[in-house]
Amino acid sequence: MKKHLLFLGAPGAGKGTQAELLSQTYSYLHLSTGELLRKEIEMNTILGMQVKDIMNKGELVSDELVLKIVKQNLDNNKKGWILDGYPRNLSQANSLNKVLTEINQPLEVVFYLDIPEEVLIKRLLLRGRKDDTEETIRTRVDIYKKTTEPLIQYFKDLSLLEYIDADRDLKTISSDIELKMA
Ligand code: B4P
Repeated sequence: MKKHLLFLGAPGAGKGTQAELLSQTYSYLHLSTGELLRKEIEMNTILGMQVKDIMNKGELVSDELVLKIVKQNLDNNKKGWILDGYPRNLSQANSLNKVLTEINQPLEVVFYLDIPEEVLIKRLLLRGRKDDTEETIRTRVDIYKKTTEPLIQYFKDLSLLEYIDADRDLKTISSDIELKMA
């Protein structure tokens, strides 16, 4: 059974949803950089204040800040982990690689959740989080296409990529993922 997983996909593809389900089933650590950053904002920490405007515009937070959060959390992990929303660009992918080599916990599989753009826009508008306005969603999708999408080829070249059709119901998707984890 694979223990070190990563979810890749557009905003609203369901990375958080699937990572949460799997982390409950296997008691793995679910590390969502988006969720951790939102918590910092809620708690009004210095970090939260630094990232609030950036996130509300749908832009990416700096690589150093995100790396700091990831490092802190992975260091304390024992059972297994699921990265959700990180890395989001090539520089973050290279930093992650370094951290995982340092802690001797290599990535074993990357699930790429594939979804048509019209479906994700509908999903996010329905969810209605602060950064789910039409304008912000467009920015997030544009940034995704420019900076995150190249990671699909990056992980394919490392023979880590598993393709998942994410335009299906939750259960069907998670059964598919579990089969590919075995
Ligand atoms: P994230 O928190 O990563 O989240 P997300 O884009 O909303 O996507 P996700 O794919 O997790 O969607 P979800 O499961 O919730 O990013 C938010 C922001 O944080 C970024 O814009 C950026 O500013 C910042 N950030 C995060 N990581 C960063 C990094 N590494 N570097 C820099 N900045 C970073 O699903 C969406 C909706 O669809 C939900 O309502 C869900 O219920 C629904 N849904 C899910 N699966 C479904 C299905 N199969 N069928 C129907 N509905 C479904």
